[in-house]
Amino acid sequence: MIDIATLQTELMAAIKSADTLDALEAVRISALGKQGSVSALLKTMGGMSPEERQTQGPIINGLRESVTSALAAKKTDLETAELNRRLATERVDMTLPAPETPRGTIHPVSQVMDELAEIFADMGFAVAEGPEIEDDWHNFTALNIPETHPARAMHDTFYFPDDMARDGQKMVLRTHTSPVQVRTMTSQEPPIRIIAPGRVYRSDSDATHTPMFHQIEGLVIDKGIHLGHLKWTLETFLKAYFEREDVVLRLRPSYFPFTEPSVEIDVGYSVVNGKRVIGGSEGWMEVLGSGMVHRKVIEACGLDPDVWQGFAFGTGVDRLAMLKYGMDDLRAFFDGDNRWLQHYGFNALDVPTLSGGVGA
Ligand code: 2NL
Repeated sequence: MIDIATLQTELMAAIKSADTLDALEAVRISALGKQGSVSALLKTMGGMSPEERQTQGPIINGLRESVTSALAAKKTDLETAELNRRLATERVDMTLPAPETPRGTIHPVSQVMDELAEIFADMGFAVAEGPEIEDDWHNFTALNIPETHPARAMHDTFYFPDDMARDGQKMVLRTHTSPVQVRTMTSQEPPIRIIAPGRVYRSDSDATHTPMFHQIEGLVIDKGIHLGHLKWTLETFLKAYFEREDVVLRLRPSYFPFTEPSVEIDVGYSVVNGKRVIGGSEGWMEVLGSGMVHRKVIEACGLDPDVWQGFAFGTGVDRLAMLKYGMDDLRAFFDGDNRWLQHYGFNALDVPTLSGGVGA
């Protein structure tokens, strides 16, 4: 029979002299672990007679309780001592330089959209937005693109399944930002001066076409608006955007269902070190489509075309970015490659302003 009093004395001494948490844990296992001395005593109670258990039980349980509480008290002591040691020895060196935080960049598409908003704001244009999932009427019908018109096939539209139709309207991923302008005309009184930048979708994919790309369109609706307003606005915009005074425009007759007459805008370029740069007139590059808003479109939006006239224009934001900042592969815009973004991206704090330089 183990002498309980001796065991108690030994265990208390071991607990007292344990000077690390690891040493204390070893004492705990030796006493209360599966093979521990106190656990072994507890097991003997099963084989005792009721009388024996009545006298030995409280002694053995008392031993377990006193060992358990001594272990807990010592653990707290050791932890406090460890904390005090760290507080006494560890110091925060406030003079150390902070570790460098990786910094992201503004994507060229966002940068160019901000530049465009800044330039057009100076001419009194507000930025308008609308849904990317559109109904057939806003994306096509209101724009004088009827059911049978080849433009609907031409656009290579992403159609939603028929059971997603709303009010009998087929739903599509918008193929241009024109529906934003339609929504503005049907909900606001003229005069209207807006730009609508945003994502658009066409079922198209190769080196120069991605299924999602960015477009900006502009719309002016007022009384007595004519082609002269269109030409001045686009010339002023292109000079500000390319930050050159020698930007030369060429207006070419064209066709869009939503404008009449329709005008393609070419911009002159020069060749510098084998690369085309905007400015001069060594060659011509198509940069914008535009025209006077078709009277059927004005009518479809609930306005009287004999009172209200307007012009509209549209172009690709990704293409505008490539022309100004010299990227040559559109696909890289959407790869999310951090090396490309570090090279072509912009500092978040360099907000474009007309006075500071829109593309500075
Ligand atoms: C292009 C040409 C264009 C428009 C967009 C428009 C919008 C309304 C009414 C009339 Cl609501 N027109 N937008 C007009 C002419 C051309 O875009 O090449 N886009 C990439």
